[in-house]
Amino acid sequence: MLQRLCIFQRVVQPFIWRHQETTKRLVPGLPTALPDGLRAAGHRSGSSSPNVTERTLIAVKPDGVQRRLVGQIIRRFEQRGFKLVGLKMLQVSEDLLAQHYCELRTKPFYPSLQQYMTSGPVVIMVWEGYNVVRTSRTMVGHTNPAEAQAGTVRGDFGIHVSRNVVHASDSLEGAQREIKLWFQGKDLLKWDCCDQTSTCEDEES
Ligand code: IDP
Ligand code: MG
Repeated sequence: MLQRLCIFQRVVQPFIWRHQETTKRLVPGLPTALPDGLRAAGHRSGSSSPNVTERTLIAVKPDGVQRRLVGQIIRRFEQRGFKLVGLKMLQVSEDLLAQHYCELRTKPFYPSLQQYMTSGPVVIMVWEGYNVVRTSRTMVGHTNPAEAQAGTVRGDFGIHVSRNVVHASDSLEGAQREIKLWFQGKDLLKWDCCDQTSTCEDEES
């Protein structure tokens, strides 16, 4: 089952995206999607309204929890203007990790990644806001902290690819898949942030 899901993600999904890209280019007025599928869902509707309800999955990995970085990482997302809609702490099972990283299971580093990711508690969060998938990848920085810019989480708190402190979904589709994997719908809260119109243009204006 896992294998089939991975085959779908590697072989079929890129084809679907390419097909969607081609279709968009043929239809005047439709915005061009970014090649990595990072564009917010709201932009796909043809509306100019920003999709302020886009969501992404962010995790503080075991090294980040051990080093007491949870507060600093949450602070960066709050400070940026995103809204926390789900949060939990748990120790990940090998099975859940295999589903989360299904594309990486054949990589030579997977056994050590599994050992690291299941070694202690992680803090899993869902953050919501305009363009949150793409912006959070920028905030988190390059996979390898040695190449990550200063000012990013990995650039400020990491030195080696095997201990890179945080996870952030890498595309809108990935975020949707990961959020479903880690959270039940009832555990994600819909709530109004009092400063919403100060962080993003009102949808109706
Ligand atoms: P990402 O976390 O930036 O999206 P991915 O390529 O999806 O990067 O890899 C997932 C995780 O696997 C990384 O965050 C890192 O923990 C681990 N990883 C990736 N490449 C290596 C490697 O070459 N050696 C050890 N661990 C790696
Ligand atoms: Mg990734």
